[in-house]
Amino acid sequence: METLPRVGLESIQLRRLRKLVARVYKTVEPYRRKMDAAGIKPEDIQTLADLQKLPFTYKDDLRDNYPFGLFTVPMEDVVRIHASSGTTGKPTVVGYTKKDIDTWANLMARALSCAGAHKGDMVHNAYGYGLFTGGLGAHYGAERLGAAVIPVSGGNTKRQITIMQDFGSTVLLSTPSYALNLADAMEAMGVDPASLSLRVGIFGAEPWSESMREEVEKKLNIKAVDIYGLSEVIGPGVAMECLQTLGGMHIFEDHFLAEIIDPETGEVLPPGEKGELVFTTLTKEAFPVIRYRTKDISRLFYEPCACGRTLVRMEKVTGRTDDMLIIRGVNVFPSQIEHVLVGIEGVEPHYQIVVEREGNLDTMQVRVEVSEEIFSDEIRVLENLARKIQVEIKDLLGVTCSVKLVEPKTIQRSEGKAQRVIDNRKI
Ligand code: DLL
Repeated sequence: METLPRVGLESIQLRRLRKLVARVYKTVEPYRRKMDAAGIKPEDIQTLADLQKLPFTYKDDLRDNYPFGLFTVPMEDVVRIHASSGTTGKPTVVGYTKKDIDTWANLMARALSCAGAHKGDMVHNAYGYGLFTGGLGAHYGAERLGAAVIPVSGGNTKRQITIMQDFGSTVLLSTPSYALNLADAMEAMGVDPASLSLRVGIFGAEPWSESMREEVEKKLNIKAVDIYGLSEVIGPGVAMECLQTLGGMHIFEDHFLAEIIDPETGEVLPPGEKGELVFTTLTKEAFPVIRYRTKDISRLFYEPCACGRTLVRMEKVTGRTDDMLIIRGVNVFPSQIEHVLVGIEGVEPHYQIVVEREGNLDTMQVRVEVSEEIFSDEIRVLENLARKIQVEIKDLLGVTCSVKLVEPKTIQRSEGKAQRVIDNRKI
């Protein structure tokens, strides 16, 4: 499936798409209502391009049909439930049949294998177990691959490091921010990462920049590979970077159809253009989605990859349509600020962006940790550093911000996804 000529792949996709649309139309009232309103019948899907005729599905559709209203099978056929926490409102709930769990395990095994993991590996799974899809999703994939999985979940960081030492963990699975947290804890415990057996880290569930990749690779003495996924589509294992090129994530297109659209107009954009990712699941039974708006911003490119896979690649997610801050009219993504910070000596990649509104004016403060040596240095050194960060952010974004350098370990560490932005504006 991963190296099929594209014509072959596309004919499989079309067959699966037509079957899916017919099934969803028949079994899920909210989908049928939307399609009727748009004047589309399942028979209208004759080519892959006809996908564009179908209405989008939004997170709000999931919320409106909370918890199980968009499931396409009777509840007795559902064997697993997950949910994404979200920051506002009700969580979104997703379900899996036995076959869905099997599909997912295969996909995650394929993803792990893209990163060079194999039978014989000791997979240290620090993604959270529970309603979050990271822990169990990766767990089943590692087992399917034939590797040994250590289900440590997030937290208890010191114990994680002892386990790495004693069990000989070779593959680390975690959020990139937690990987940094682990690196700091190793340093504090006097553990040299080079003395561990870790070879590769598979990091995802939150955005992380190329500069963060370098930082994590250096600090943990491993290769760092990006994995993408979201609960509504299946969980981790929607797309994965290959170790050969580390140049974008291959989307497992035999199961997921990807589009990039203009988030404002909904129009499909040509390959290579930046926009919002939209996914249609082709094989899921319990909870398929049609044209699901992810709000993630990326780009698709079809150029052949040195690894031999013919699957389309998506660029690292650079932000979300909803975490884009508009500061005095300028669009700002946390990833751009991270890029600046990671490039500056003496600054740790632990940061938070605090946005306030004073009168009619937005203000942005970047709080960033500095290393122990710098923090105990003269005030002038600190002032110069703060100014340097301010200037570089201004150069890149055109926005003036204030910079507050804080003591090491004072910004709250994440055990899962990091909270980068605190927006105190009441808009
Ligand atoms: O985060 C699934 C996952 C678990 C992916 C473990 C990778 C590893 P949700 O909690 O539903 O699912 O959150 C999905 O997280 O829409 C993106 O905004 C973000 N996200 C996931 N992977 C990446 C990534 C899991 N590699 C949301 N880069 C998505 C950037 C990511 N953002």
